[in-house]
Amino acid sequence: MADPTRTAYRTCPLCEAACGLELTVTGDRITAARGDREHVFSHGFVCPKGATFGQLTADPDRLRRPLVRRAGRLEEASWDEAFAAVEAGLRPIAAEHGPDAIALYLGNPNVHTMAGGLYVSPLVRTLGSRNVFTASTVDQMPKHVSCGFMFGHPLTIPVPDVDRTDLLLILGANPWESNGSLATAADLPGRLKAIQARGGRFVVVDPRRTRTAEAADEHLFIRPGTDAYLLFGIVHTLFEEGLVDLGALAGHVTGLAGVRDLALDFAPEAMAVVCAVPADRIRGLARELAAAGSAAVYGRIGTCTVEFGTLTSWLVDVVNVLTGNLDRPGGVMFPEAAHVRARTRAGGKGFRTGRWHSRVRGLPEVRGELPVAALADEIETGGEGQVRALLTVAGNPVLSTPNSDRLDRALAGLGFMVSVDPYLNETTRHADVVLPPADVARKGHYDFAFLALAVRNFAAYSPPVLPPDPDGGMDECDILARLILILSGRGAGTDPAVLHDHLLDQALQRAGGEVAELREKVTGDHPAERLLDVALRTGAYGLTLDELRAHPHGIDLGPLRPRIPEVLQTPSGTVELCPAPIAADVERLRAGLDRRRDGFVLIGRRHLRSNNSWMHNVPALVKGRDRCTLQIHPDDAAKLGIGTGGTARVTSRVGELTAPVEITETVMPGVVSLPHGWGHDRPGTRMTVAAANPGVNSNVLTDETSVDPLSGNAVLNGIPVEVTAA
Ligand SMILES: Nc1nc2c(c(=O)[nH]1)N[C@H]1C(S)=C(S)[C@@H](COP(=O)(O)OP(=O)(O)OC[C@H]3O[C@@H](n4cnc5c(=O)[nH]c(N)nc54)[C@H](O)[C@@H]3O)O[C@H]1N2
Ligand SMILES: Nc1nc2c(c(=O)[nH]1)N[C@H]1C(S)=C(S)[C@@H](COP(=O)(O)OP(=O)(O)OC[C@H]3O[C@@H](n4cnc5c(=O)[nH]c(N)nc54)[C@H](O)[C@@H]3O)O[C@H]1N2
Ligand code: SF4
Ligand SMILES: [Mo]
Repeated sequence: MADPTRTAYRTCPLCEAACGLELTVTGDRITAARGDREHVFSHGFVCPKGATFGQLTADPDRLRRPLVRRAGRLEEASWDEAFAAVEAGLRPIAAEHGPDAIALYLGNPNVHTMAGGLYVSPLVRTLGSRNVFTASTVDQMPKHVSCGFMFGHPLTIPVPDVDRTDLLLILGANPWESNGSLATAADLPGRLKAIQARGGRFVVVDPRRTRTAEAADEHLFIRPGTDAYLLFGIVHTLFEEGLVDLGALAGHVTGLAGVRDLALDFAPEAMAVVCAVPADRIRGLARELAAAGSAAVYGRIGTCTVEFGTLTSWLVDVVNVLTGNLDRPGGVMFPEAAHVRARTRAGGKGFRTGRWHSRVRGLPEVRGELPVAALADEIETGGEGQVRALLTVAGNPVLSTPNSDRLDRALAGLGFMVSVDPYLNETTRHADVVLPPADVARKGHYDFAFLALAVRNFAAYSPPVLPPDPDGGMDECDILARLILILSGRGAGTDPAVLHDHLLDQALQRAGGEVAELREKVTGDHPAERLLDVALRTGAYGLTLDELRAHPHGIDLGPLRPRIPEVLQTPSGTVELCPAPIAADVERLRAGLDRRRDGFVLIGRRHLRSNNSWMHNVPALVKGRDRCTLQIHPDDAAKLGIGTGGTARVTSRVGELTAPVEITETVMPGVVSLPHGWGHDRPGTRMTVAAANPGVNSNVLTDETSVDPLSGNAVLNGIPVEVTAA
């Protein structure tokens, strides 16, 4: 008899770091997960979340069969019954009210599944609704917009070359807890320590002294929401002190004079008053970035989910350009992923937004979607174009999006709702049909999103670790294929193979060249594998699925290489440093200079053992002390008369909550911090562990009317609040 215990290798899908896991599989169960020491990118690194891979996949609360609402109650049903119910619910709404009456919300795990990478675009196209919303507008949309305008494509995002840089300036990111974002770098803390070990430095700008800040060479407190002022102060200094040096970029940059003129009003001495970073340090940072052999500025959540998100994201790369650090080793560089075609020529159509606007608030479309902060408006406001049905895929907007109590009520009033999700949680409890995908161990994995953001080029494919389980959820590509077939009018009973074949045909056609010849070569046991194989074969390195399968620890494709000018898709074929829509928004920033900044502001935070809203059901991750606390500075606590072990009431324009207080001088005076993704105390969910340790939902305080105008991104940091002892 064969040994029932075996080892399998698989990329961890739980965050952006893309670590290789070594899994011990006993029979049909994953009994251990550790770091894969031979992995070309992660070299054995694993975090506490990755280590619970087995428990997560075996969670007894995970849904294994669809749920259908009958007489008001969600009950288990067969897959055929569930898809028939979807068709019966959605088709009349589309027929009577048109495609915009059905909204779609796509959550974060879509960037961590192959179904998300391959089947979501066809789903969006088939739905044909203007009401598409995603977690991008509570996350990184400002970066897409700034890069779209500067480099011509919203996915052309430069990442810090952390393995070679001499100086890294980090704004609003905490990789010690998050493991990095928009910069795929397994063991980012280790890579940051390596900068110091080779004589370089890293500096952290954050309203909290985070673990990343503790490890840094320097930490600067900043008043939440004011990084654009700090960065403009740096830009001002670079021009004023003659430190601008484009290096090899000279000849590939336009708009330099425009930026210089805009920066005139933003002298460091005035900026210091607003952002609380001393003027001599603003000037010092400018000089140090200009003088370093190589340097990189990197910003994340704290620079995106703020009032001036797009301006801040733009200024990050303006500084990288002005110091000659864009596209050079040790600066910020453009990764080249194996599934993306090589580019040979600079120039393209460029980037635009606002092809349509949200019906109620008139917010512009960006990348084919509308701000999720506008979703409740679109559901609640009657009239032509009202959203009457919602499809969610891998999202929990009731905890993740601003003024979530309002959204919670709005979802309860929908005509029909479908959720593709393995959990019955705060959002999916509103659904009429819940379609649970098979667990991740039964899915193949390739990181379409994150290999294009990796700090070193590499490729890895993981085949499913466990075989399909007929009683363990449906393959997610099949679920999305069947939804697409329903929406396209082919009927709930249509074999998903029809759609899989259609997508393969399309991919082969797009590949160009001899279609029949390519079709002959394509391999793969699963539709997603075949689509990946086509992408790899036509991709920048001409790899194949078989080659990736033969390398379970990944294939290293080398350090990042300079890619300017070919990577640029702006109409001019240059880096457009001063895009008109962004320049126009500087007026808003200037107007903010005179604003009074007193009173408390709320910011968020992440914890290593937590993952947005959905991993609080894994016992190993939630044990120990309560992490959903309101952090407050000792001086503020004393003023308010709040002692250790006390609770505080926090009130914003839209909501109120009470939370246990954690008094700590790691947070700036005037700032309070509460993590997001908690608040698991609503009725009708099935997440036993999470419900036993619910925490409070910080997004009852964030304001859905407050968005960054260019990107539509919600403002989730720097929320004005009142704090009192409870
Ligand atoms: N205040 C505040 N709010 C925030 C943030 C913040 O910093 N502060 N951060 C924001 C950010 S960056 C993000 S990305 C969003 C996240 O916002 P969302 O994506 O809406 O929320 P998640 O908590 O990631 O929920 C993921 C959902 O996907 C389901 N899921 C997990 N795996 C799979 C799978 O393989 N397939 C399917 N179909 N479903 C799956 C889970 O059960 C869960 O319901 O939250 C945002 N909200
Ligand atoms: N353990 C864990 N890992 C995760 C996640 C998770 O929930 N848990 N979520 C994943 C997701 S979806 C994402 S998008 C990434 C996010 O990755 P990161 O951006 O690295 O994550 P955060 O920990 O939210 O870090 C944001 C930091 O910005 C600071 N900040 C808040 N406001 C401001 C401001 O105005 N200016 C400045 N300079 N700083 C500010 C906060 O104090 C915080 O330390 O993490 C991913 N990884
Ligand atoms: S850092 Fe991210 S990818 Fe790596 S093991 Fe942890 S959760 Fe998984
Ligand atoms: Mo995110």
